[in-house]
Amino acid sequence: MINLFENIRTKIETGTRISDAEALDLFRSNDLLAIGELAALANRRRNGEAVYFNVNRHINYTNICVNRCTFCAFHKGVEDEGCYTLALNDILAKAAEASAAGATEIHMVGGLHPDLPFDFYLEMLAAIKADNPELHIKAFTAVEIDYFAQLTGQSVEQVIGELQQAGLDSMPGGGAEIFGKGVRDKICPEKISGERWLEVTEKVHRYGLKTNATMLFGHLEEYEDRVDHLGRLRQLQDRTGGFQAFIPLAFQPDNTRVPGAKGVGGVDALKTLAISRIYLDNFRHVKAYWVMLGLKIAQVALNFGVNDLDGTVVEEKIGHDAGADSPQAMTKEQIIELIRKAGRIPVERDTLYQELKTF
Ligand code: V47
Repeated sequence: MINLFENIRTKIETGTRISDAEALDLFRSNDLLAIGELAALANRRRNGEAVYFNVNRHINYTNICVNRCTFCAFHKGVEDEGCYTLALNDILAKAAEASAAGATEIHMVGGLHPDLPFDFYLEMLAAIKADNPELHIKAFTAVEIDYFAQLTGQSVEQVIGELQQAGLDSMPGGGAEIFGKGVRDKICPEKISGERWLEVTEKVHRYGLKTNATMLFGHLEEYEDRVDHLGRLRQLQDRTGGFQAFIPLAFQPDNTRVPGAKGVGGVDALKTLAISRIYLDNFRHVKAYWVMLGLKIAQVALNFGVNDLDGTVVEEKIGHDAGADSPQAMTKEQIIELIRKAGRIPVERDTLYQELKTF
């Protein structure tokens, strides 16, 4: 093990990437502090002491979804109690509230609604942009883009082109889950394959839009599945450079239907964030999404290779429907305080990681 850590330290110091076998050895190791120290070294070389956050607001326009992923407590059928689709006026009111609160970004994702026409999404983007031209709209996952292509009979490029024309600026990283077929067939059999997620994302990058990437962990997957997932992302990033941040999403088990899944402890969360930082040498940013991790683990993660905390969020449904015990919102001041108390420098960024203000 000493050799493993020494070899990886040398690789980090010389800018050499680690192998899948080494990543697997790290996952199998219980030396959390040694892993964290290597991740912190890799991050410091890349990003110094800065920790990024943004002022944003999430809007989930509908929870109605034709995919019934077993890990998801958010989705509903059209007949189910609690299903909703927001009216355009409600969406605009939320966007206006965000703008008034100093947000720079709206993060919007929703279910795959069986009946909404593609025009609903175009009108939503155009109306938000018309009211708030200063807001960056980060919306839709590769899963939704594939769905819109099916819905309209258009190519991914045509769909992206129309969405961009209407106001789409970039895309979040959801829907990736775990790419490997064995696990994916169990947790989201109706969702597009891992290969298709990667193919759609590659097209989006080549079109010129930035996206993020996620990995849902802590359910049925083995360490091998995580390394396979990270490996496919690293390869795609080598080809396109279109990913901004990697976000490991800690599985929240309440109200879900994944047999035997218990959720993620603090050790596994920190280890996964740290190994992601070490392995994904071509991703500049690794984000601790505090909603799924909880505030304390997200804060500690800042010493385990993480350089981004996401944002103020304001209203969160996907994690909280599944039992996340974090708050739904953080104020900018709370985020700044959290970063400072970890001994790091808070930097407000915009969605494309331009620095807005150092605190
Ligand atoms: O795709 C669903 C995940 C994702 C659960 O790109 C769950 O900046 C945990 O992708 N437990 C949506 N996770 C959230 C997402 C995201 C969030 C914040 C920032 C960004 C970004 C992206 O949430 C889904 C799915 O992978 N998810 N159910 C659950 N029970």
